[in-house]
Amino acid sequence: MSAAVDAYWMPFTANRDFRKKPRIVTGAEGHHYTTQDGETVYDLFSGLWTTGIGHCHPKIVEAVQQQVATLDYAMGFQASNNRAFELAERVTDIAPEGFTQCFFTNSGSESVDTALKIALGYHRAKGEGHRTRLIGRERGYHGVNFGGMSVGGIVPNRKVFSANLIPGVDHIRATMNLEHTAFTRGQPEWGLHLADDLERLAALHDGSNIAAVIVEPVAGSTGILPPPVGYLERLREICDKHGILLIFDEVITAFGRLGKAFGAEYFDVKPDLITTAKGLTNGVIPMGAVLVQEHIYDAFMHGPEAMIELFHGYTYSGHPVAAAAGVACMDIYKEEGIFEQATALAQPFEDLLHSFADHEKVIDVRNIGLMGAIELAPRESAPGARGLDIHKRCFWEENLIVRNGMDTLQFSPFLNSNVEDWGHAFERLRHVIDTTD
Ligand code: PXG
Repeated sequence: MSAAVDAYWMPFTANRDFRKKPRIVTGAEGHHYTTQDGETVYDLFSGLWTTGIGHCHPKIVEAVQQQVATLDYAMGFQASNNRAFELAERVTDIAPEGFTQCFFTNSGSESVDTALKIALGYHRAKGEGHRTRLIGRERGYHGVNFGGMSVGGIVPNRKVFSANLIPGVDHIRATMNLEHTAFTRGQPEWGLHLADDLERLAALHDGSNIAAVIVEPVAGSTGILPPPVGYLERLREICDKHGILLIFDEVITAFGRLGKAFGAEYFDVKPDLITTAKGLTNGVIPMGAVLVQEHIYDAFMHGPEAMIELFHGYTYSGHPVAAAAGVACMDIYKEEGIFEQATALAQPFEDLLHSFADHEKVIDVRNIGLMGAIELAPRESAPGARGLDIHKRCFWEENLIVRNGMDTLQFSPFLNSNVEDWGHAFERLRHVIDTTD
């Protein structure tokens, strides 16, 4: 039975096009979805970067079922629930040294806006209220709330809201240039100099006016841009020199996507704040978290003890059912060696992706960890059309989820994928690319 599709205004979707022939999922298990037509679909995107462990893991299902029947909600301000504390401890346990504090949100967008507010509050608490400027990066994606949209650099997301973006924001340049970086496996050698954009902005505004810089360690949504060799280290150096906080937006890169708990660990560069969501609960219940270094938390802990230190939080911060899902995830990550599995899969994944490098329609292949992209040449005067056609044909004809951002096909496979499944999936994808204009 197909449901009516007229009442739901879908996010980031071509709604009119979708309604002509809806693609509706009704079930999931492991690495597959079931559609409303009863088809089984293999997913090369792990949900939306969310579901690295796979769907309906019995341990997460049980944890959620038990929690919802035990404590379904508890007020989160001036009191809280046992699960939130448990998850905060579990997450900080696997975070880089010094990250002792965890602030819960409900999404990546909320994590980003929370981190920006913590950065501003930190400087003010230290008597440096003049540090108000925020720096993002072109092509960066930091969610869709006003803070994240403003530091973000995805043009269509900003265009309509241009006049209302928050003031005092600058951007450093993105790190991709096909002339220099095309078909790189892992981190490109080219592009380190682009980190010096931050030095230029510090010179322009005076570094003492800048509060924070936020970057994704690997830019995800814009089409997977691994950082140039030495680039993140250089950003860290410049931040240290000027007293600027460095925020890593790890909504995608945390929890195993690069084979480590955090991108900060993978790249061995320590930011001051880390934003997360997605893999925190395997996408099962919406939840995000901002991880905060102790010295930042400590800066807030002054003044009368009975006074709220940070006037910020959400009704559902630390929601017990979400937190229970998160705790189950942390168990699974460890017990099933999920990050180690992801590490072992990175090479076969790279090889499969780069087997498309000599295809006539392909202009770039890039990858790091279990993040990868195949960029196709756009059709003349129809940018994005080829990518969308391939996405749809994969879904309808090959029972395969391949996400496209314009003409870039993006891959975020399960962290515990089966290489044979990939072999079949990429064969089918090749057929679709071959036979799509
Ligand atoms: N920061 C980063 C780095 C993200 O990737 C967000 C913030 C926002 O998270 P929420 O939970 O508010 O959506 C994201 C989300 C894609 C895709 O296809 C990427 C995201 C979301 C949906 C699709 O690349 N990233």
